[in-house]
Amino acid sequence: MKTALITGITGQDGSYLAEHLLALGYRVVGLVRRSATPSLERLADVRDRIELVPGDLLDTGSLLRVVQEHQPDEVYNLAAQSFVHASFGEPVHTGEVTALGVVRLLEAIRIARPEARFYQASSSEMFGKVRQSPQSEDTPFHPRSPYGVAKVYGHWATVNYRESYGLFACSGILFNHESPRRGLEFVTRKISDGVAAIAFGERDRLALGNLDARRDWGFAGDYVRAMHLMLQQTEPRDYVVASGTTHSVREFCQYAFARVGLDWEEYVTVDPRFYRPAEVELLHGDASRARAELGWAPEVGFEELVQRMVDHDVGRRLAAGREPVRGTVTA
Ligand code: F7E
Repeated sequence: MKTALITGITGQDGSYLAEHLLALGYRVVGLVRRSATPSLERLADVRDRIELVPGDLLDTGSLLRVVQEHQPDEVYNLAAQSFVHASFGEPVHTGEVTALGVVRLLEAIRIARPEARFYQASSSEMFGKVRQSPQSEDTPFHPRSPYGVAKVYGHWATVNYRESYGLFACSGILFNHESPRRGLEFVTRKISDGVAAIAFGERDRLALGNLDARRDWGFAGDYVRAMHLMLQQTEPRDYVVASGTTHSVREFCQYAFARVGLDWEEYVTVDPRFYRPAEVELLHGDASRARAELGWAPEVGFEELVQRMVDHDVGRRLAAGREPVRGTVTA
């Protein structure tokens, strides 16, 4: 039985990856930061089948101890300060966790378990002000936020440990990936939950920022499969993981409101508070390498993704006994 160590296990990707690896017969160990109120909701279905151990990407000793004690075969580094907007307000903290945290973990592996295979969650935010479209593994980086800058550092640290010490270290350059488990601060979930809140009369407006931004949105459950496949290859390499389609925030709104029979233009307002000091206007990924070498392909398309997210947020309210007051939701 293989052992996988996952940082960021309480997040969207961590929970989907834990489920996927358990189904494949892995022993799953998750690193969790100490907190008075740990948020384990996403792990509800697997909590009794995984081991949670305390540790922090800010604390090298804790990482070394965990790697030494559990001797993982595979390590997935999914932990980060991952909200781009917040990284402008907390650039140093973002760098400590999202950039230097990668090196702390790589050092722990190099010292205590150099044969472990390592996955780094790199991001399409590294492409930022894109130099070419669509973006592939060969596209130069031009990050546009402290988060993007930190991810570039983590990406090159991963490449560097592979080249310097021969670690089996891979970096997955994942484009935006969403699900009903997405945090409410990210635009897709903010919209799906906002649509449901409006349909149930909890509010009348949804305030958003830049509606013209375009993203390559996929389903997180599809993307964690690619993470695992990268670590099963004979040679470590970096891979773009993307749907290959791009849509604007405005289009996401159109589809999401249409799901409950409402016209988005009657409810969405633009609030400059949600603008970013520098924006990534367009992301569009080319996952040809992942398709050819990993045999990976996404199963959930854009429209189905939007529907699943809206249905989830509507479903939560119906399950709580609330009554819809607008649109076509039927109890
Ligand atoms: O923004 C625009 C916003 O916060 C998407 C993270 O997982 O994916 C994610 O980063 C777009 C941006 O995600 C609002 O300006 C408009 O252009 O959902 P987001 P993100 O910044 O693309 C990458 C791949 C990661 O690696 C990150 O960790 O939507 N937008 N109005 C808005 N965004 C938010 N959050 N809220 C708004 O009201």
